[in-house]
Amino acid sequence: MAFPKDFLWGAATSSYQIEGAWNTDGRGETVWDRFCHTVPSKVANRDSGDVACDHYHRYREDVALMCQIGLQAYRFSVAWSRVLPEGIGPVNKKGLDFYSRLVDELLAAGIQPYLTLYHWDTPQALQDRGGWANPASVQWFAEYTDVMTRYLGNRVQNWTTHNEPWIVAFVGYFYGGHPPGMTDLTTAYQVAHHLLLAHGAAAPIIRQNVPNSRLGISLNLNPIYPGAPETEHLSAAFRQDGFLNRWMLDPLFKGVYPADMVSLVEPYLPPIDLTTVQSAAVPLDFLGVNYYLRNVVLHDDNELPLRLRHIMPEDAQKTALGWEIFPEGLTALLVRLQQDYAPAAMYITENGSAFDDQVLADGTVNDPQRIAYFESHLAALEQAIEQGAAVKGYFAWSLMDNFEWSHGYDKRFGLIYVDYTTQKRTLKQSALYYRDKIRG
Ligand code: IFM
Repeated sequence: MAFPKDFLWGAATSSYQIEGAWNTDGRGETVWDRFCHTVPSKVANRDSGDVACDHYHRYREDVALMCQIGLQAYRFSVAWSRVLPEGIGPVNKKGLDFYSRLVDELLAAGIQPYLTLYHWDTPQALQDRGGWANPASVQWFAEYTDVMTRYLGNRVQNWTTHNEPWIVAFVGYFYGGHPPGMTDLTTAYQVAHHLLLAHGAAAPIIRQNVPNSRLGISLNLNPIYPGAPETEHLSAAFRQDGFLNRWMLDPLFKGVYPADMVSLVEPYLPPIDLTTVQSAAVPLDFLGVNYYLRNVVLHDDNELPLRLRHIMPEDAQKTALGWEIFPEGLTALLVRLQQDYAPAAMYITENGSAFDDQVLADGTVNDPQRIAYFESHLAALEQAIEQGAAVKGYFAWSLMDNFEWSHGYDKRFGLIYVDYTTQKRTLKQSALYYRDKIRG
């Protein structure tokens, strides 16, 4: 493989999925704490992030493992309520200090921190006031951004506002699989709107408080394929693309919602001035692309509002989550993003696979399927770069096994195996593969 010499190799995690210490040192409750503790039927095995990988206490060991893999960058998120227990107002110094120690540890190890401000763990105190459905959430996020950038702006250059805002809006408020578990499409659109506005409001604060800042946002993006060649299925694929991809991309890069989708979902839209989304179109230093799978859809008049349904190709290879393994989709997606939106730079901020890993008698974890997944996706990424996609780095998801949201701890994505009883960490074979790839 011939990646550019300055290509950045990293791995990613998020706060709620690894930190644990859910009520330690003044951390405020998050929506995920509340969801796991009060609606356990929505999370496999009644799991929660209460302890997770105990990264809050073991971060030094974890940074040492990053060094063993040879990571050049580490993408992590900040638990908003560790820093501002009520979401706004008084700052919790102990929470800030944790991120300060983590950043210092990374810098001392020569690993660049890529900080995400919001990866789904909304402070519960703000959810009690409506969360992202409340227009005030834009200002709440701006206040939080100001606190974080003033404190870490002298040491962290790369700032991402949101991780996968589409998931927050639509899985949390329409499909109901994430907190707050709502199933109202209108509220989901309202939440998506406020997330976009919050991104736009945070951008000038980051630029002002962080010298030489680099600003990004990470989106979950799936290339969409028609399940059959007829025109109606091509149109269905275009609608799904509008629903999932363009609803976020067009505001961020063009300052408007896609007109075809606005007319299609018009009856479900909240009574807001959609043109205000123009404020989300701030210049980005990079677009974060989280890629796992493609969507294959067929036209279906019975499925409102999009009039389509998803299908799984018969010969599909799948991960333990039942997600189709489709590396070609990564090439197609990146080339399309470059052509349609021309981002200044892109990073693959997440890509990886869940498999049912086991520790063998000799203490090793052999995960050939994950190695094959990385190998094929890195080849697909290289092809995209050759075809002109400005991709500057790759973050494997995930550094270590962790709390996979509604799947609890059942699904393992890590390069590092975590025994949740003993908290023992073991580098999987895929971590050694990745180490060699980085060295190469
Ligand atoms: O674990 C998640 C992550 O938090 C967001 N992107 C997808 C990953 C795998 O489901």
